Amino acid sequence: MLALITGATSGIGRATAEALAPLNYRLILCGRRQDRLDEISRELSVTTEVYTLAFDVRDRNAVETAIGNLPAEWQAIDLLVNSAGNAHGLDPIQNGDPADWDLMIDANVQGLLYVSKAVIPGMISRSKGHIVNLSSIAGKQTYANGAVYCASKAAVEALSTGMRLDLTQHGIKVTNIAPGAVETEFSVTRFKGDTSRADKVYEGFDPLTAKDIADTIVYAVSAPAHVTVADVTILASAQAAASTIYRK
Ligand code: 8X3
Repeated sequence: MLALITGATSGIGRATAEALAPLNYRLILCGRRQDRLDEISRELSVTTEVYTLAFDVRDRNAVETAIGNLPAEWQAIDLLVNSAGNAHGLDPIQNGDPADWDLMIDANVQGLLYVSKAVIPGMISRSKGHIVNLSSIAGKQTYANGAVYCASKAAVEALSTGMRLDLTQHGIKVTNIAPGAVETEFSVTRFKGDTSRADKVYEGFDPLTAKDIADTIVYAVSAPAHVTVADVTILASAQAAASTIYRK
């Protein structure tokens, strides 16, 4: 089996790569920074074959060039994990920075589309494939100060449903994963490197880990051929809804 994972150098993408490596998946790891790709490639090459692609999902030409020029033995992608994504800022809409909006919409929506567009034709030609899209509880429940991030993830929800409608007839499964609070670099990025503000997001309860989400992805991709795990919402036990976390 061959998997292509975006956002593979950190967080859920990296944990997914680590979880799939021992399960007989060869891995195409995608990220923006070659040095980080090299590091994770060194780690996982002990377990499986790894190929790395450095590009920014927001750059349509770079996406098409990178995926379009894969060597023949790396072209038959069985599994695409669209994990690249981010949050920038947590502000009332009237204070939001349009540059932050662009970063979120360009990566979370456009980037997911560009990568999917590059991979789907091969899956259709083989009548086989599985796409896992990383959405969020934020795509199902909008919270204050998160309008644009939540909108970007609501778009992912719609794209997962739309992809499933269009691709099921071609033998392609689509899984939408909607995590709640997962402790990764997510909040450090959202708060532009302010680690003390980021730490507060996960204070007073046990947040999900990237591995928890990777385990869910493994469950979805390991389901029998006749089963599609279509949509999974996964929350920390202390989280009741997008904006309701019970802290000690
Ligand atoms: C990440 C979860 O609740 O911080 O998508 O938006 S949340």
